[in-house]
Amino acid sequence: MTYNTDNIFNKRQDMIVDFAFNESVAQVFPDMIRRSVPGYETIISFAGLFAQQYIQANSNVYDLGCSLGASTTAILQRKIETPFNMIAVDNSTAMINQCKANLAQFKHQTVDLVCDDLQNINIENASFVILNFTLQFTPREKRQHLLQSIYQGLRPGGALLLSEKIIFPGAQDQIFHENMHHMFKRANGYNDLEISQKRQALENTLLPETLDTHLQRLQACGFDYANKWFQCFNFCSFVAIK
Ligand code: GEK
Repeated sequence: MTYNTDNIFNKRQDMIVDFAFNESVAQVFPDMIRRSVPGYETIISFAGLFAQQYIQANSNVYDLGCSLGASTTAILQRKIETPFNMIAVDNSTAMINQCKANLAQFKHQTVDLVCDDLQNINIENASFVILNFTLQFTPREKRQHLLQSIYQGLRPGGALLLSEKIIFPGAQDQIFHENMHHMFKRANGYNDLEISQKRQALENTLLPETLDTHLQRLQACGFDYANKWFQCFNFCSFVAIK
């Protein structure tokens, strides 16, 4: 499948509506996320490595907010010999339809594709769970409960990979990382109008938190180990082990 270049925000819009993962976004998504999220490709390839380390025999592996299946693809490309069930979830029909087509290339492993809100998913018998830039789109007050249910559904020794855009408690840090993120997008061909219209569209939908809030929440869930393993400007990835 070839995807189009993201130019969704390059025309001035009279009224900016909240960002939605619709058909037009799904058609440009790989280009959009690669040009917008510093470190995205590194995190995706490392998801395969985490999978190899943490997947346990006859367990479930969840990719929550799978979009077009990038993390699932990274896992399946590893050809892990331990038998496991792969479950990929997204509440966008456009994403799930395209994800299904993308994953059809894998003949050695089927994937249960679920089009639903991840809050409705019963996590059970899990050894590896991925929330790659998904938790940030759920209401803040629901996050503790969600992560707690992931913790409950994980086997001992199982892992959660959580990646998020973060904010900083200090103004200087916030300004530095925001500026560098802006430069990253400029360097990837987005102009100032596109950057500011996208920022406005995401204002009410992508709700970032600080690094400490994430780590404290993971600790409160009961994880044995929780730490940041990757950061590129204001984008971070955590691992938590039960
Ligand atoms: C990747 N993980 O390529 N329930 C299910 N899905 C949701 C929900 C929800 N409540 N809220 C948002 N989504 C992917 C990238 S993108 C990140 C994840 C980004 C879905 C939404 O439809 C979208 O596909 C995904 O989460 C977020 O590694 O665009 O910044």
